Amino acid sequence: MRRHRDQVRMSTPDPTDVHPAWLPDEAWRAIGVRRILVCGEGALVDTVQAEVERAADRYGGTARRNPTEADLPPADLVLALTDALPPDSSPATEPGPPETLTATATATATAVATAIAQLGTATAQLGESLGVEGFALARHAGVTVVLADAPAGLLYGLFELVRLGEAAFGPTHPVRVHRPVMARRMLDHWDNVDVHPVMGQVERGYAGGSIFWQDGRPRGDVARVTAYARLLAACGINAVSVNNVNVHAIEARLLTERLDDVVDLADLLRPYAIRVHLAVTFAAPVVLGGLPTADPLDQAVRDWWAETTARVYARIPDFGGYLVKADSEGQPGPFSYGRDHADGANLLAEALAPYGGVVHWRAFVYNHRQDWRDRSTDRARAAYDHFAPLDGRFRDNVIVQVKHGPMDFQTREPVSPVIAAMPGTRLAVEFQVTQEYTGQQRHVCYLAPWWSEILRFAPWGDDGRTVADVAAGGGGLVAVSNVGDDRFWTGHPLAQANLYAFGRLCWNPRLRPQEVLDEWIDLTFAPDARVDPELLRRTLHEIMDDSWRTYERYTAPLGVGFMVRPGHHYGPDVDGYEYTPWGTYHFADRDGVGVDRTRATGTGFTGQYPPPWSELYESIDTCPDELLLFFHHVPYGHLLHSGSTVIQHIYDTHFEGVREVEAMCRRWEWLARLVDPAVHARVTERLAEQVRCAREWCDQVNAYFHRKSGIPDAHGRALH
Ligand code: GCV
Repeated sequence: MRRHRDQVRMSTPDPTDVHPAWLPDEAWRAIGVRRILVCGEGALVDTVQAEVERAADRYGGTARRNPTEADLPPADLVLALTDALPPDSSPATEPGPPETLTATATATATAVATAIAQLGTATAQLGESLGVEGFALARHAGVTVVLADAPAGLLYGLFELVRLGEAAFGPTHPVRVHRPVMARRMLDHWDNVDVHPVMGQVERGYAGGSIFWQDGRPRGDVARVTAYARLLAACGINAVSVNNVNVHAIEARLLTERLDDVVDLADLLRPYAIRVHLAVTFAAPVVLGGLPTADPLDQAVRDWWAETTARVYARIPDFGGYLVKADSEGQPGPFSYGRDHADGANLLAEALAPYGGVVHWRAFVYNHRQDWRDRSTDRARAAYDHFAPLDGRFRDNVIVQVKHGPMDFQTREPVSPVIAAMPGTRLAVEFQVTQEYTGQQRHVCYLAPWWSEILRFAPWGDDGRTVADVAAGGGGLVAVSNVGDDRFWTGHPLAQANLYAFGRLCWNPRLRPQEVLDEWIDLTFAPDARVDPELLRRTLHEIMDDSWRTYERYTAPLGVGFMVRPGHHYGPDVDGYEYTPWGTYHFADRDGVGVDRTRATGTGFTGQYPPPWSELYESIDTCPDELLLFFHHVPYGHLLHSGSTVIQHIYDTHFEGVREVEAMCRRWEWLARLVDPAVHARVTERLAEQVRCAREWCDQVNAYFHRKSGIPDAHGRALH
C-alpha cells in the first residue's frame, strides 16, 4: 500500500488489543500441529500459505509450498489447486497412486490421487465443477486433502478446516464438495468518512467508531482492517461496501479525488478474496463533475459516469461496483428529472458493464413526509409500487437490493412482496446485522433464527421456491455490518455471532441457526472452555437460541413494529412515531390496535402478495398471530389462534420477556469462570442494561394498553 501505509503503520494499535472473535490462535491448533503442503500459485494461495505457516510456527507443524514430484514429502494435510498437481494425477476413474508418483510411494501421493479420482466422480455426478469459490475435502490414508479449482476455493477450504478442527483429521471419508449457495455475499458499512452531526461516524453503529474512517480521513488501522478481512473470509463474505448509503459531501468524493482511500482499502481486503464496493450519490455528475444535471438520459451525464468509472477500474481492477440509495430519505435520484429507477440504475450499470461491475440499487424508496392523518397511504406498499412495474427493464448488471421486509428491519415483519414480484430482475435480499431495532448491541438478540425463517419462506406457497432461492438466482444476500472500533468488534461480544451467522447463511442458507451457533461457540470460546465446555455451550444456547423471540416478547407486539424512541430508535415510546410523517403507525385507540392492510377495508397491501399469502394475510382467521397487527386492526378482545386475547397476549408476553432476560442474567453468571474475564464483564454490563430496558418496555407497553383499553390483566399483575 502506497500513500498511507507508512504513516499508518506507526499509528496502528497493538493488534492484541482487538478481540480475535472466531479466529483465536487456538482455533488453528489442529492445523498448526500438522505437516502441511500447499500447492498452487497466486495471491490467494499466498494467503493460504501465510496462514498455515503462522499456525505451524505456533504449534510446531511444518508448511511447505509446491514440492516437486520427485520430492513429495510426507504430509498430513494437502491444500492444492487442481491445476497445480502433476498432470498424471488429474481426475482418473479409479483411485490409486498415479505412475509419476509411485516412486515416492507415500501416503501423501495416494491420498491426493484418491481425492482427485473421487472428485472427478463427484463432480461428474453433480454435473458441475467446483467453481471459483468451491472446494472438495477428503481424508484418505491418514492425509486430509483440500482441492480447489481456483485460489478463492482454497482459502474457503482452509477456513472449513479451521471450523472442523481435529474432526478434519479423524477417520477416512470420501470427497465432500462445498460450494456457496449465494455467489454474492456482501456487507454494507453505513460508515461516514466524516463525523455526521446527527448520525456520527457510523450511522446506526453500536460498536464505536468506524474501522475504516476517522474524522474525515482514512483511519489507517491496517492491522484491524486485515483482521476484519480475515474474519469475513472465515465466515464466507466476499464483498464489502465501505461507506454509508447516505452519501454526504466528503463521502461523495471517494469516487474521484479521494479514490486513493478506496484503493488502500481494496488492497487490504483483496488478500482475503473480498471485493470493494462504493456507495455513490446519484447527483455525482453535478456535485463532483460540475455538470448542470444528473439526468440519466443526458449524454454528458452518461459520459461522465463512463469516464469516472474507467478511472476507478484503472486503479482497482477488481472493483465490485456501486451501491445507490436514490430518491429515499432525502438522497437525490432519477425522480428529480422525471425518470424512473430503471433509468437511474441502468445509467450506472452501463458505465460498470465493460469491467464486469454491478450496481446494487436499493428498493428502499418511500415517502418519508407523509401526512399521518391520511390513512390510505401505506409505507409498506412503497417498494412494490415503485419497483414491480419496472420488472424486466433493468440491465443484467443491476441488482435491485430489497430489504427483507416491507417496512424497515423490524423485529417482526412479513417478507417483502417485492421478492416475489420481479422474476425478470436480479434481486438481492438485505438484512440488518447492526441491531438498530433489535436492541442496539446492548441486548442479546441472536438474529439467525429470524433470518433463517425469512430465507426459508416460500413466497409462492408450496411450489418449493424460497426467498433463499430467489437471492441465490439473483444478487445474493447483503447485510448492514455491525462492527466498529470497539475492542470486541461489535460492542456486545455475543453480537459477533450475528456477523458470523450472516456469512454462514449466505454460504448455505439451509444451515440451522443452532448449528451455526455451535460453530461460533466452538471457535470463539474454545480456549476458555477447558473447565467445562459442555456447560459453556449449553448455557450459551440457553441464552442465545431464543433471544430474538424474547426481544420480540417485550417490545412491539404481534408484528405492529416501531414503538421505539424517535431518532435513535432505542427503548420504548409507544406513540413516538404515531403522529409523525414517517409512515410507521399502530393506530391504537380505546377499542383496538393494528394496521388494516387488507384489500377489503384497508390499504390493499395484502394484494401485493401472490397466493396463497394474498388470501392468508387478508383473512383475520388465517393470518398468523405473530403478524396479526401488521395486517389487521382488531379489538383488544380478539381471540388469537394461541387461545389468548390480543390484550392478554400483550400483558403475558411482556411479563414473560422480562422474566426471560432475568434468567439470561443468572445463566451468564454461571459462566464467570469459563470465559475471558473481559468478555464476561462486558456481557454482564450489557445484560444489566437489557434487564432495565426490558422492564421499561414491559411497563410502558402494558400501561399504555391498559390505559387505552381499560381491560385489567387476567392474572391481576400491576399495570401502572
Ligand atoms: C442509512 C433506516 C435507518 C436509516 C438508514 C435507512 C436505510 O431508515 O434508520 O439510518 O439510512 O434505514 O436503510 O437507508
